[in-house]
Amino acid sequence: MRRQPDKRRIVPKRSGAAERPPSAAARLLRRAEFLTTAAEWRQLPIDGAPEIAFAGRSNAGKSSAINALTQHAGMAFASKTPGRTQHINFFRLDSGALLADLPGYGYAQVPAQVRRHWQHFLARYLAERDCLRGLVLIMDIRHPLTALDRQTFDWLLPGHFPIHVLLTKSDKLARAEQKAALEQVRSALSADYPATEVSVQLFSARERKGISEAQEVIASWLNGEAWIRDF
Ligand SMILES: Nc1nc2c(ncn2[C@@H]2O[C@H](COP(=O)(O)OP(=O)(O)OP(=O)(O)O)[C@@H](O)[C@H]2O)c(=O)[nH]1
Ligand SMILES: [Mg+2]
Repeated sequence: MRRQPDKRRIVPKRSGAAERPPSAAARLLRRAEFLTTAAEWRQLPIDGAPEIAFAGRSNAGKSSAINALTQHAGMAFASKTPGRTQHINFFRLDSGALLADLPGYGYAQVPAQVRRHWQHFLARYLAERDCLRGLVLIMDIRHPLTALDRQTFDWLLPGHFPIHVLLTKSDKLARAEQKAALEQVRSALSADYPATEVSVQLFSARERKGISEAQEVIASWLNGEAWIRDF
């Protein structure tokens, strides 16, 4: 009897992609789908499924990082217009876990009232969103640790959940400068926020660098938790 082809083995080929099978962490993130958008607290999905949030300065590269990590070009709408994303976009993984693309902070041309709204929202979200398992904080490697990045650390309750920093757009710097920036951010964070569980890595969505390292961290946060999809 002929075997039915196993659909799960059909993986789209990318030019230049290695022929290695995807890791368990990559498989966990690979089938993210857009779920919903929230502009206010009451529009957030029910607090329950494990959630990973992506935060950072406007234009830092949050959406591009989500696209790279989920291998889903265009899903998280990377834009050339900074500050365009003024709501939270939620994506759902096959396991039911959620990825939350938070609005970028610090974009000067967003009206002050809207900026204040999102600052309050982010502070509350980090303090009260019980299903948060970790925060991926995206920083442009050329401008790391801005005052607003630090404010995000200040809002965290120590020990509440871990933070993983992606120093993205690393393709914009020479190798030695990348290494120096990585060391500098690592030592500043461990000196200034000793009570927060924080890790830092180099990343480039453009050159697809650092993807599996970040996928492993997120997968470890989700720790095999599955969630009923249709709640
Ligand atoms: N060179 C380089 N450019 C990048 C990289 N990641 C993102 N970009 C560019 O940076 C710009 C902003 O990227 P987004 O992913 O839209 O950034 P964002 O943080 O989601 O922006 P907002 O949603 O507006 O806050 C776009 O023009 C991207 O093409 C990268 O790794 N390298
Ligand atoms: Mg965005």
